[in-house]
Amino acid sequence: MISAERIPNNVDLHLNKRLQRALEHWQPQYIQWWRDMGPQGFQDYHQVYVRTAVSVDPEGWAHFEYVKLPEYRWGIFLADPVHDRRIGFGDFFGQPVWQEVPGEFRNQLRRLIVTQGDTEPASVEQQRWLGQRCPSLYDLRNLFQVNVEEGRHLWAMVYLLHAYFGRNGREEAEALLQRSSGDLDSPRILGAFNEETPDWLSFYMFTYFTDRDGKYQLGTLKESAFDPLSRTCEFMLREEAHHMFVGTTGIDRVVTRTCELMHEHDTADVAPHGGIPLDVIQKYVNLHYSVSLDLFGSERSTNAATYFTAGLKGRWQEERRRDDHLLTEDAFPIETVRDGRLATDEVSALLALNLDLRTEYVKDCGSGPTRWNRILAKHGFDERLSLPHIGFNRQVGLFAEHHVTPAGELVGPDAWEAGKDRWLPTAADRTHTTPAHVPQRTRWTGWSHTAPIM
Ligand code: BYC
Repeated sequence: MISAERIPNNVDLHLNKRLQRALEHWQPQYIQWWRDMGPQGFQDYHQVYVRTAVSVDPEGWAHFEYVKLPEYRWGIFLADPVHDRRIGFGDFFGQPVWQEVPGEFRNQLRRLIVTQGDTEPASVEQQRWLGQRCPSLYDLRNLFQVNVEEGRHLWAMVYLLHAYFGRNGREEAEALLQRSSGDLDSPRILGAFNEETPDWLSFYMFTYFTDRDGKYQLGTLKESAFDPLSRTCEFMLREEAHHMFVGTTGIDRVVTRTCELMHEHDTADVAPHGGIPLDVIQKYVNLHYSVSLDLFGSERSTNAATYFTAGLKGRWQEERRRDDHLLTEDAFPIETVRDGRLATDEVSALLALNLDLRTEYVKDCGSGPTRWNRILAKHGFDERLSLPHIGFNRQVGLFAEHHVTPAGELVGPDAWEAGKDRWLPTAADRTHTTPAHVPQRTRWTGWSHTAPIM
């Protein structure tokens, strides 16, 4: 029997027998998945000190305890309701928000929730070997904190699927545990979540760049007219900040060490001295930024327009936007490739909503290089880290068919092939960052546009 002690919650789980039964059925599958796919080598023999949310108030949220990881208490929390909350955009602007799912938007809402939910276990799977070669106990604890919170975010989406989507929702909740990051037959839905996170620099980059996509996507789902989704995302966002902190400060430490070694040995080639050369760090930035940009979908998207018009997914900080929140008349500039050159077009603002969100994200991503460059400057070096052009190494959207260098030059396939190893991490680069005993898996090569999720 599920108790509030076992699954801390503020959704009165004990009052809803049907929901309880559904979760009781799902929970053992989740624990099995966690044992199989969660942190390897840290399941039963260690007491881990982690934050466990037991309520949404500041005290309950920052509650810490020692647990064996599979016994972590994954709770279900929705932020407190906002009195008389109204829909802030789209066709239903100004109407009261929904406490149930309107029949006509059931499929689209389910799709959004499943896509969000799919990323959470994926990241745990991607990071499952990192504990075995962590740089410090501090890093190990951060890793597990991130992992259990991603697990809780999965619980958050599974709660919505079970509570509001009936049998289809239950089936989707099971499928969330069946797909697997990088699996050739049943990959995770979004590309970046099938990439490997084989080393700690990748982990810091992932938490800096990919978790930041999480912040922005959750920020738009928080605007949703479907109030339970909005309240869930609001609470999830609180946990996201620490994940990005882990990334930002992790890269700070790597850059600092590289600078120290460059001074000590008077060379940029710090690899023989146990450091990661700056050009390799730059390649990691290039890779993780570009795969994270793909997570925003196409710059021109009818899906995004439909989500907005229907009130399912808003814009970042919708209430601060000084327009009509309908966008039927507005236009948005869009960078594209025309006649073999980079060019700027204009599209309807409704179609450009993924781009609108990505633009906010790109602005935010800039803060990392700024602070890492400060470290370089403080150590007296002229080299600088930077974000590559948005068209670089893209698999989704308007640049997917083209080759663009980090500097933003459109090039042909030959120049791309010739330059690729200077721009993206190579197997040789990874020998500096990944110990030899890391298990290798067959590489995932496809994009999951056709993933049978709906
Ligand atoms: N990979 O109109 P389009 C997080 C598909 S991260 C593969 O361009 P749309 C976290 C798309 O599904 C946040 N397929 O894009 C971070 C569509 O398929 P159909 C995750 C892709 O639909 C770290 C087709 O291409 N949350 O929380 O407007 C650790 C055309 O779609 C990709 C969300 O993403 C891709 N990258 O937008 C842990 C929020 N991109 O219709 C967690 C929910 C697109 O042809 N998701 N496709 O079958 C969404 O809002 C939207 O699904 C997307 C895509 C923004 C992802």
